[in-house]
Amino acid sequence: MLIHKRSDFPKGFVFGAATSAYQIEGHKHGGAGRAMWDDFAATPGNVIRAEDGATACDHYHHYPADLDLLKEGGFDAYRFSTSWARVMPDGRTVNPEGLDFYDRLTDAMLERGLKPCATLYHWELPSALADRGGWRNRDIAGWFGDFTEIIMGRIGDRMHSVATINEFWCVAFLSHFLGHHAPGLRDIRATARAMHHVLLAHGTSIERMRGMGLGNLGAVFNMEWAMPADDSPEAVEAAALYDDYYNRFYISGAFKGTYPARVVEALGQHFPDRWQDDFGTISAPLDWAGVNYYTRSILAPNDGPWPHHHSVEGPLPKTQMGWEVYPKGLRDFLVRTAAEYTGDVPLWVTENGMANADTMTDGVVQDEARIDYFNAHLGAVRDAIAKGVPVKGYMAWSLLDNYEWALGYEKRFGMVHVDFDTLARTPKASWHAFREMLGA
Ligand code: IFM
Repeated sequence: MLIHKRSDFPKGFVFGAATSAYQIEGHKHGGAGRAMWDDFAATPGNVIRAEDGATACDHYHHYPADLDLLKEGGFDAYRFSTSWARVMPDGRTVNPEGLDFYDRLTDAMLERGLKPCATLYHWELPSALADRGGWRNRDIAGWFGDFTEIIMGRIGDRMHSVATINEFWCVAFLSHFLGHHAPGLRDIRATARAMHHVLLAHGTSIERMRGMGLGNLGAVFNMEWAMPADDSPEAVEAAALYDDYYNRFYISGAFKGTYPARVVEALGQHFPDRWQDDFGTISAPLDWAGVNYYTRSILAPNDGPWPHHHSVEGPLPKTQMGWEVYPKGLRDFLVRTAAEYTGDVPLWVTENGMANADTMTDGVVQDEARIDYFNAHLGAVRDAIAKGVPVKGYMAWSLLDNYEWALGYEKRFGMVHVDFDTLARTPKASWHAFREMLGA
């Protein structure tokens, strides 16, 4: 069971669960266009068994029952994302069926008393825009602004909150430098441009939404606590560099209008011309910031080319992803983010959870490890609040087992088990634990 009580958190603290469009909806339905993840998955070697999001959890048809699970679980909010390729199949032309879907989804949330918390972009870039250079092309800021206006013109009036981008580091670095996510590039210049353009697109989207009179606008930053493998100055520097390009770069751009010096030193030559002129847009004021937190990384130096370090395996218990369970990092990030970047601006934990090798026995999934993980991390949130950090909500990742990107359907993050053959949903022990805690 969860050891916390709702009353252990401040009055009005919001508990929710998060998902994303491509990971659950079923992209073959409703006139959605081809997304870069369809292309990435169809390229042998990128995704386990070349699995894609064509069917996923078929949330497109099962959304009423899925929202019932949130309501019955006692959750207050649902963090969902809007697929750009569903709303604008070629990135520029509107698909009315796509807008209708998010309209129905929004009303269905409200009917159940759930706060709709939208994320505009959770990685399904239309292939037609990827063809035009995707995140490497500066024009993406305007394209994203247009998408923002189209989708928020339809559902913006009913949103509790809106985030622009989910996990800037993944959009830029994981996908253009490490090549692990679509579009699968390994190119330092493409990376630098994507890093800057994703922030420019974020700022443009915020400006467009302000122009529409929308409020409670934010963005979602993923963070991984960086620790040196030993006390040597080289290892300390390796961890600091990782911290800069992973954790600090995007939130620093958005909240301070600057980039960390170490990153500019290495990547500045690859940034677009006059990149400094964009900070007026990039650092448009935000109403809240989201922190996605899962684990830490331990860094050791090497003598290779930039970023001249590598991660080493740590001693702590690991999740099915091989990620160490390190709850203190969540507390420390919340404290540091408020102290150094966001001040009094409300913070949300917009994702936190674990993949587990769940098994079903007699229709029951006893995911005690996940309950332990939630207990420890909710404790970290309480610790941060006790230190005065204005944390306003916590979103568990994820409501459903889903498409874990390059790892296909193998890694189960859900509080609800999904049978990917029958699409049957079975709440796990962790869902029941939340239900008990939230007093549904
Ligand atoms: O599944 C992802 C999600 O799309 C973004 N944040 C991390 C999760 C787990 O890897």
